[in-house]
Amino acid sequence: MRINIDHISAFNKEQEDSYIDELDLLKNRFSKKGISIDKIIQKVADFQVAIPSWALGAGGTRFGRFSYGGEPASLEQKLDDIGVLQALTKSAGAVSLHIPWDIPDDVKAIKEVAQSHGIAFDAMNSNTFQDQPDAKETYKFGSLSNTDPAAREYAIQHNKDVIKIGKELGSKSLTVWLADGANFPGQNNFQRALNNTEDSLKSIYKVMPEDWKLFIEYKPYEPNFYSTVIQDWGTSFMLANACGERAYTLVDLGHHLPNTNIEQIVATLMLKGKLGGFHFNDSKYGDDDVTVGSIKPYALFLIFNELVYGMKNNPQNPGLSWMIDASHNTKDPLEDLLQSLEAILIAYIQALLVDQKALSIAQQEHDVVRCQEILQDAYRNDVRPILKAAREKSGAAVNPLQAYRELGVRKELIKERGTKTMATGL
Ligand SMILES: [Mn+2]
Repeated sequence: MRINIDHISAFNKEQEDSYIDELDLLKNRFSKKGISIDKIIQKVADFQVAIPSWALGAGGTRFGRFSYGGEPASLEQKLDDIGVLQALTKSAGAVSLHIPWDIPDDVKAIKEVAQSHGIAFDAMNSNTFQDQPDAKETYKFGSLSNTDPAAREYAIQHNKDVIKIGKELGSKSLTVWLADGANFPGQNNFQRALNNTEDSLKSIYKVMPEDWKLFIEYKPYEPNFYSTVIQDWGTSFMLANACGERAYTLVDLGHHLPNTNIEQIVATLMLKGKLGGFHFNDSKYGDDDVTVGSIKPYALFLIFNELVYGMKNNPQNPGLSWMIDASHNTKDPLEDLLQSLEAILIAYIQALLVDQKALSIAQQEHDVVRCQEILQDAYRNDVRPILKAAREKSGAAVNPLQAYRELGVRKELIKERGTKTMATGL
C-alpha cells in the first residue's frame, strides 16, 4: 500500500478552506503579542519524529496479544507502514531500528526501500534485556552490569554489532536502555553494578564512530522491581559524563515515577548540554506506553515549553532525537501513531505560542498570577488550524487520520498481507 501525492491532494481539496478563518483569528490574536504564526507553521512543518520499528505490530501485555490483521511480517513491510505515516503527515521521516528484531538481510535493498519513502535511519536500539535462541551467555542477571565478565563482554559485543549495522544504514546514534537491576534487596551490590555498567558503556563509546552519539536511557523500575542500575536522569547524566562529550541522557516520558517533574529534568539537562533524545508516550500509573497526550496533555505542554526554551537558549545542547515509544493493545497501531504525532505537534505549537518575553518579565517581577496566565493563554487554544496549515505546506494530508480511514489503508494491508501475519517486537 503506497499513498501517493494525488491521493493527498484530492483529499485536501475536499477539505479546502475548512480551517482558514480560524487560522486568521489566531494570526490576528498572536501578532499583537509579536508572535508570528507563519514562523510557527514553518517550524511545525520541519519537525520530524522517528517511528520505532517495534511500534508497527500489535502491542501486547504478558496477559495476551490481540492481532488486528495486516501486520508487517518483515522489515520491508515495517518501512512500508512508516511510509504510509510519512505520506499522510510528513512528520514521520525516520525509523529507529531495534536489533536483533530487525536485522536487515540486505542492507542495500533496505536502504532503497527507506529512501523511496523518504525515511532516514535514526538512533539504533540494542537489546540486552532478553536472551535470543542462539545466545551463548544469559542476561537473566544483567547485561552491561553483570557480575560475570563473560556476560558483560557478550553484551558489549552486541552493542558493537549494532553500531556496525547502523553504520552501514547511515544511522548516527545508539540508544542503550538496560533492564539490569535486582528483584530483591541484597541481590546486587549497587556499587559494583554501577561500576561494571560504566566500564561497559565506556568500551562501547570507544568504538563509536566520531560523528555518532550515545544515548543513555533510564528507568526507575521494571522489569526488575527492587532496583534498576540506571534508575534516574542523575545516574544517566553521570554515566554520560564519564563516557565523554558525545554521550547524552535520553528522557523517556514513561520512565518516571508518577508526578515526577519531567519539565524540570529536561531544562536541567539542556542547560548542561546533555539532553540527547526524547521518547514520547503517556501513562497513568507507570510505563503504560499509551497514546501521547491521551492522559496528561498539560504535562506534555509544560515539557514542550522547556524544550522550546532550551532549543532557543541552549546552543550547548545538540539537536534532539525525537521518537515515539509506545504500544497499542487495542488500537490499529498506525491509527495510534497518527494520534500520537498529532498530540506531539499540538503540544509543540502550544509551547511555541508562549509569550516568552512577557513570561520573563512576569518572573522578574514575581507576578506569580501573571506567569500562570501567560502559560494558560498559550495552552488554552485550539491550535489545529496551525497544524493543518503546516501539513498543507509540507504536502501532508490536512487530517491524516480521516485520510487514512477514507483511503481504507488497513483494509488494503489485510488484503495484501492477510490476517495471520505477526510483527517481531514487543
Ligand atoms: Mn524509550
